[in-house]
Amino acid sequence: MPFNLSLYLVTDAALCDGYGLEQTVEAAVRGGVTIVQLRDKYASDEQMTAQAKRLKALLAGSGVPLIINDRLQVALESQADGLHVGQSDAAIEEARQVLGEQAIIGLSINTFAQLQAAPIALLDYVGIGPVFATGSKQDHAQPIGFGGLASLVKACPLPSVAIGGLKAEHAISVHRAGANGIAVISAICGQHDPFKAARAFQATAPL
Ligand code: TZP
Ligand code: MG
Repeated sequence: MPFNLSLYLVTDAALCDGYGLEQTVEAAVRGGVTIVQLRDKYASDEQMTAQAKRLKALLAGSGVPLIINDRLQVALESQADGLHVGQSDAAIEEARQVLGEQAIIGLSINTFAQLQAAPIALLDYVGIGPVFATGSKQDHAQPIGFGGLASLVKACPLPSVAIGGLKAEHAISVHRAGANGIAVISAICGQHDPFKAARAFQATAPL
């Protein structure tokens, strides 16, 4: 599936409280989200697979891929479009082997050493961050700012998406740093109106 990193929504079911995860994703996609990652640190594999299947059905025909955070088995069983792994997560070699050539596989990076160590040929994109400190990820790595983002993007041969503490007002700086897109949790998931929250990004940057 072709993918567009422009506005990358990472979900947090707890933040979607009140509005609901599916309603949030549906509204955010109408508002311009181009790719969705299901991320849930607390659900069981079974719960997450069921959630992924619901999101997959919701996104069918939209051209918006569904990526699963961390859990290879969930990605496989839900027939999601790809997998996103962090530095301490599942082996990328295994993920590529199990999910196949067509799968979209992304890796989080925070430093040059991590970029240098990344198996570039097995990856489709990298997530670079956190740009800023954020309450949305426990024990996140040292924030890199837009300067750090720009240096890593420049050194990176793959499409990249910036993440961490980013809001609509930052989209222009992310674009200037050379990233292909902006990834957010709370700027959309935690918002009263996820449709408008997503739309705000379109208004602020030519991503
Ligand atoms: N990885 C690095 S920062 C982050 C993740 C998953 C959380 C981003 O959340 P927010 O609310 O957009 O800062
Ligand atoms: Mg992870």
